[in-house]
Amino acid sequence: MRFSEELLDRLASATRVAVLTGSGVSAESGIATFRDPNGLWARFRPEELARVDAFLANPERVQGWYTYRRDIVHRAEPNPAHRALALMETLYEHFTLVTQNVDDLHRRAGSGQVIELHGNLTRNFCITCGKAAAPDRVDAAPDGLVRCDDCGGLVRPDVVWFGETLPPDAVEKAWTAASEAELFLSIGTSAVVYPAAELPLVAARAGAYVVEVNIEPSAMSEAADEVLIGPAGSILPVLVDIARERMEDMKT
Ligand code: BV8
Ligand code: ZN
Repeated sequence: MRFSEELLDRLASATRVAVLTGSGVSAESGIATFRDPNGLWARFRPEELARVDAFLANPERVQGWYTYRRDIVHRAEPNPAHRALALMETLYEHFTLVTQNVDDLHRRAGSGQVIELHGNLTRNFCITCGKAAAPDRVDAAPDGLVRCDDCGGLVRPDVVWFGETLPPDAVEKAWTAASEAELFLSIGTSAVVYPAAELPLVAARAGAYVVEVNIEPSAMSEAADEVLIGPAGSILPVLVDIARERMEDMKT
């Protein structure tokens, strides 16, 4: 795969790097993405499940869907893409990893600071009193309906559903990092979900060199300075190796 001189230079000399990941970065861990034909949404439409009204209308079905997804996530392992990003964090003075994923795999791969725009399905809480639900409780409900052991309220995953606002502190950190980045990587996202899909545009407008890594073009490819077509699990380790080599060369 050929990389531009601009990318090679920025990999070696950038001090501020920001990354946005989507479900494509977890595809090689065996976790289906959202919009590919056999993706998570293929059998269900997002509006049916990832919405507050869908949850209130049929809490058992939505809780069951997240139990199913947590089981997949618990059995999955971080892949070379996650591990390359954990390594990348150690190479730059200011490195910010922003993810739309709720699968906890960046943290499990060793990334120190992960900004979770859409929450994390391994965390759950009671919608009535807000009490966090113990992880082992949420997947072992006898009658299928998981209720808070304090007040009996319904338990939901700590993820951002459609129509819900993103966590303000995560948004603040992500938008700041994108607007200050010299190099911005958009990895494994179709860039159709807003406001997360805004981030590469924020970076481009602020003068970052924007690089997309995806197995096919996405809605943000136009805004990218460079589009690297291929699996994140193959491309990211190469980018990290190049960065380290060129940083070494610059020292000698
Ligand atoms: C909000 C958590 C409003 C839950 C998720 C403006 C314009 C249009 C619509 C809107 C807008 N503003 C708001 C909306 C509505 C909505 C929205 O964007 N809808 C879309 C569908 C049109 N947005 C919202 O509702 C957001 N909330 O804005 O609130 C508001 C404002 C003020 C006050 C009150 C309210 C909330 C959005 C968050 C929804 N939650 N997830 C859960 O997961 O259960 S979204 C879900 O989609 C996931 O988080 C996922 O990460 C995200 C994005 O999908 P991708 O990650 O990109 O996955 P996808 O399958 O699409 O693509 C995978 C990509 O990987 C592909 O490109 C593929 O080619 C690539 N790939 C595959 N394999 C690989 C690979 N790449 C590299 N390597 C590989 N091996
Ligand atoms: Zn409660």
